[in-house]
Amino acid sequence: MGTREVIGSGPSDLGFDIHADIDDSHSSPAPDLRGDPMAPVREVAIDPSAVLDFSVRSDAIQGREGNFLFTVGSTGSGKSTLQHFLVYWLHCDRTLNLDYASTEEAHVHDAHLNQWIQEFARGYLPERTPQGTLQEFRIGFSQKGRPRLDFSFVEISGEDIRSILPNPSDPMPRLHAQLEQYLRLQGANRRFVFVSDATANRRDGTGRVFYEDILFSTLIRYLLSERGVNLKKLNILFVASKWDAVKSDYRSVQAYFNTHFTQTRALVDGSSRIRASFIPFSVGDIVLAEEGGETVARVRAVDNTYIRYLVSWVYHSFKGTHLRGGYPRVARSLMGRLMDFARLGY
Ligand SMILES: Nc1nc2c(ncn2[C@@H]2O[C@H](COP(=O)(O)OP(=O)(O)OP(=O)(O)O)[C@@H](O)[C@H]2O)c(=O)[nH]1
Ligand SMILES: [Mg+2]
Repeated sequence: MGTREVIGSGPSDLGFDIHADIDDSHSSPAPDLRGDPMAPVREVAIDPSAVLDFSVRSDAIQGREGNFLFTVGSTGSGKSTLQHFLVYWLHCDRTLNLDYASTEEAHVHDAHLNQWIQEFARGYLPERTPQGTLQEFRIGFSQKGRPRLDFSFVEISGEDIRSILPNPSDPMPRLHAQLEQYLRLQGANRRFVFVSDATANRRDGTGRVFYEDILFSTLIRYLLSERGVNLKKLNILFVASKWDAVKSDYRSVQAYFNTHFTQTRALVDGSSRIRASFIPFSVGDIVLAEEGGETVARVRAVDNTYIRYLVSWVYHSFKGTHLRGGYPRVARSLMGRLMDFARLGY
């Protein structure tokens, strides 16, 4: 039986209150952009030509060790937004010390991350990730009295992930070749964030019912099977993104995943090799703005609740200890504890 966790206070299966028990007293000032979409930030010179040319070479992946965070999900599910928000948040929280840890092409790597922070601060969401390219970023952060966490994460398009699904026109389903290389690294410590687009599962005829469930369960089977990547354990954070748009439709994030991810849940509940946590996620208040004849989504106000769940999970899952301040503790759900109780026969 798999281990299930929720972040914050339980008992999640009975209704998960995402706002419960968050102690804001030690946290950074919320980077609230409300009424000030062009919040001033430190300007950093960026050379656009350099920024364009930054993708991983296969020989640079060989033999790599360390912590790796893989954010996967379908196209447009919110993977890049989540990663940009994460970097932005780590920069904005003055209780955290953020460092970039790139070795090769450091200036281009760092320029990217600086640009993410600055764009996000202005309310701009990332562009869609181009298919075929994979970028790796290396960062580290620490908090007073807490050990530093160093980890790498990759930016990859949903197209290069959903190619794992069987397709009548392509007899060989496969992931992006370099993603596959990262996943198979011997010395890597892997964590996964599976991003579900909570606006894409509607049952009113506008949603792609069970599409993400099929994608996630196919990916999990591939990661665990001997014919696939053959990982011994999987530590996964399931994220229901764009929660701002659907939160009144569900009793809890558990109810969301139970409804739309029947096979993924069956895999998680049936395997002792999978450890899973579930959180809702949103960047905050999104508005559609007309810019240069185009409609673009902009963040009007950042929500500082969900991002703390994400940071807490990332830190705790790699370091096994909690951050202080406004970061919620990663708690076992009541259901998970009861399942252990039944399984272990206490
Ligand atoms: N309402 C709402 N919309 C969001 C949120 N996060 C992302 N979006 C919308 O979803 C779009 C796609 O997000 P991305 O982060 O680019 O998605 P992605 O998974 O990286 O997509 P690919 O790179 O194409 O695979 C954004 O441009 C926003 O319009 C959120 O928290 N709330
Ligand atoms: Mg993307």
